[in-house]
Amino acid sequence: MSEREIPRGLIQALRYAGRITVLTGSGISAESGVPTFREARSGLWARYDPQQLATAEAFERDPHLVSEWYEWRRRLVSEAEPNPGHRALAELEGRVPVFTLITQNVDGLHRRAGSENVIELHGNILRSRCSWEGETVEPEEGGAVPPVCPNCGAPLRPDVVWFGEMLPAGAFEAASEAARECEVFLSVGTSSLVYPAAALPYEALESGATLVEVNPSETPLTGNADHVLRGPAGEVLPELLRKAFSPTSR
Ligand code: BJW
Repeated sequence: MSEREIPRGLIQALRYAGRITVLTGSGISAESGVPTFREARSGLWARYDPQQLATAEAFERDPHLVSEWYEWRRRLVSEAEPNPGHRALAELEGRVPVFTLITQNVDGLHRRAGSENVIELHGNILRSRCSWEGETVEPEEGGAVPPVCPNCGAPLRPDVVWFGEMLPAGAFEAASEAARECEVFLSVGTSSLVYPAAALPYEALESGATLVEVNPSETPLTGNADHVLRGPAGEVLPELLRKAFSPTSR
């Protein structure tokens, strides 16, 4: 792996920051074998648009189809392991006085990597909840698709936030506060297209934070970032950590 150029100013900003906030998207889990949201359409799913499937309307219209899609993605998530990008962020948490990890991901891999102060904006795909009562419940193994609520018989849905739905109570407010109060904000592996999460880097910028984007591709955020690190998160983040915190790099 070739070393990429990481600006000295960024290394210093990370090393001496009292507060760092990170926003992640599905790109950070790509190297764990979990397809990014917009790419979760291989094989049987190639002819469906993820943006159309991740809605309450699609679930009402065809609960079987939407549940099968989530079942396929759950299987990929269950088989996945955190990668060096997830682990670098868990390590960063231990090096910074105040660290907040905001994730749009529903795969739970950050916590499995050891991150503790995690705000999950879009829920968790491994949990299910009753589509009528909203309670989180444990589905029966190998039952109907979609499984039904053991309490009221309604179809169970994944405990995630679909387009047009509100984020979990308090989650966006906590994320917004962490964005406004940090000195360095990293946006990692997200297309920066989905709101309100996509507004967070701009809140950080307005409050004077240094904004860093880590992504192999350009996004609508790129032109606003102080530093753009092009490449996969599983390579860029460990390198960033090594350069900012290893004793020999001082
Ligand atoms: C790598 C890599 C590697 C590859 N390393 N990187 C303006 C303001 C507010 C709201 C709106 C607005 N305009 C429109 C809205 C509504 C809507 C919205 O944003 N729509 C957009 C399409 C425009 N937002 C909502 O509906 C939200 N709710 C809301 O606003 O409530 C208030 C309200 C209610 C009613 C009416 C109106 C307003 C809810 C959004 C919920 C999003 N939920 C999903 C699905 C979760 C469950 C599931 O996974 O199935 O969350 S959608 C999907 O997008 C998922 C993701 O978390 C999220 C972000 O996607 P992400 O992670 O960025 O993935 P990709 O695939 O897009 O990008 C991957 C990136 O990784 C790429 O850039 C690659 O280059 C990169 N990459 N490999 C690093 N190795």
